[in-house]
Amino acid sequence: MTAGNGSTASSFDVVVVGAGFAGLYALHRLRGMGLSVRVFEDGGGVGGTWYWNRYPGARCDTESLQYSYQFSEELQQDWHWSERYATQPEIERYLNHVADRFDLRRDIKLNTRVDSLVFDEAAGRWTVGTSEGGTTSAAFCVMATGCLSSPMTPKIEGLESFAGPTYHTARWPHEKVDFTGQRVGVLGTGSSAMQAVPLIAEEAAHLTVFQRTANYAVPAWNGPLDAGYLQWFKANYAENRRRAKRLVSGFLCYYNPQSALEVSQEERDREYEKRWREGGIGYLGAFSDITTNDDANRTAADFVHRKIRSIVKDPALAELLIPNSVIGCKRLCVHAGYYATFNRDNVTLVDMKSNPIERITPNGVIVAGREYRFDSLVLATGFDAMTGALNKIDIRGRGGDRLRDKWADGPRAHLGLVTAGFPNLFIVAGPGSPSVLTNMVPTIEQNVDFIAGCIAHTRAQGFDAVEPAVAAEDAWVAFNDEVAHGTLRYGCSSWYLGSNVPGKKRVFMPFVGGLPAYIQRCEEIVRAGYEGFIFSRARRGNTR
Ligand code: N01
Repeated sequence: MTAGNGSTASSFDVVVVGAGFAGLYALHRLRGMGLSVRVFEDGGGVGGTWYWNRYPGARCDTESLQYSYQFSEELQQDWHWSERYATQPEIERYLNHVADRFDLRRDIKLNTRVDSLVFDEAAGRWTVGTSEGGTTSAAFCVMATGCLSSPMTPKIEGLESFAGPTYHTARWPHEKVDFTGQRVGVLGTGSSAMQAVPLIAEEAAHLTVFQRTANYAVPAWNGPLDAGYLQWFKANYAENRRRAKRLVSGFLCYYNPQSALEVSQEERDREYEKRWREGGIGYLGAFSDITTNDDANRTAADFVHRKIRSIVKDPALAELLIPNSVIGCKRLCVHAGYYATFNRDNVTLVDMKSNPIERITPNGVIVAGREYRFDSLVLATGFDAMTGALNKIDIRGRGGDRLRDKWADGPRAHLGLVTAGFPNLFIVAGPGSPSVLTNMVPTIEQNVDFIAGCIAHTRAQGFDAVEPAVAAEDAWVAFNDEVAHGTLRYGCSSWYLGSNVPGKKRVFMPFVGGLPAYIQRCEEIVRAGYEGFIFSRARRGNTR
């Protein structure tokens, strides 16, 4: 049996791990170069994040017209997004459409988890071990494993003893979960919980939300896409995409160059009010120094505090829902009726700031000596972000060294794409890339295009292997750390820092310098003949 370029079915030019936005585009792009490619996907369908996260209310908070591929003008013209922010089912349909339209399925193996990746130095190839039991050989591996794909289930005494069903938002069942008439507990108040809570509250007899840290959210004001706007956007798609790439976040938004501190309070509030009414995470673009200056940040935070007080009728409850941290330090949430949900008679907030959960019993949760009883428990407790999915795989590079050991003191990857000692292993949206701080889809496309170019260059020069020089990697990691320390990002506990995972080294993982600076650095490196990359021939050990 042969695949692609006449290679045997268990030997490929490239193995791609994951079939979400990144894996699907990597397959399309690399196959288009004439390479034989095999994608392994743990899930039973394509979609990645949008396959697994099916909880009530799940939708993207980047606008649908921009949270989509741009590699095919025909695709972006043909596909019809129905709402400003697309729901999980709509994005999953879109990704299935992409898989069919570009005939991707024939090279994707679903329900197959990659457990190990071992680099064979003599052969200059990776041996890929999967849950199927067999091994596959590949010259290159592309890790399209996702930034937020390894769910965190907290270790709480008694969790296993809970008698009713327990659901994690990131592993939601495919069939509808009907909470009608039930008492439901939700643990966590991040983006997932904020989307799920209003809908669960409408269905359940009673909902109890367990909050350890209050979180900031701005409204989405979601709705059907305006026909005129849609027409204009599609008529100018290419130009809109170009403009977006020149912005730090990679999506269209007006970034006000003014400092929040150089205008009067009235002017500031007018700007915040305008952003609040527009909805979405563009709120943080209201002034240039919101994420870098404490005093400026406080003005943006205070405005949201006032909004929460105006929405939540019980003043004591409002105070519990008001975060006391830096806004934008944790990921800013976008909600649809989250705060107003707490005005309902069937919703209770349990504040755990000073009283963590004591234990979980067969009937519910005990906090501060009181048992809260319910029929179903929802864990909206987040992810081991950015490194979790990679570290679950036993990845061994040169000399049998393990990636998880190399990264024990924080991830180290040049541009977030490649890591020294692990030749021919590429990571899409890896730690050190802008990824989660930007519109993920264009960033993924840029990463995949870089990887495709690097593979093409390696082969064209007659080399078998490519990896970054340690000095280049160290410089990039140090640069990212320096940029991150110039922001307010270290001012809270967040998954960006890994501080939600017990024992994880506290390092700011995504590249905080913005998409244009990142693209510019990548382009400079390519122009300089892949400066900072080492190319070698496997058997002859010839390097340059
Ligand atoms: O996870 P989170 P998420 N005891 O880590 C709490 C993306 N996303 O799934 O803050 C008690 O934000 C934890 O409390 P604390 C988006 O990038 C996007 O909600 O650590 N509580 C927190 O409240 C987002 O940022 C979209 O004190 C515990 C919550 O669980 C990212 O995914 C939608 C606990 C986890 O919040 C993750 O969001 C959804 C414990 N032992 C997600 N352990 C959109 O596009 C954890 N918590 C809209």
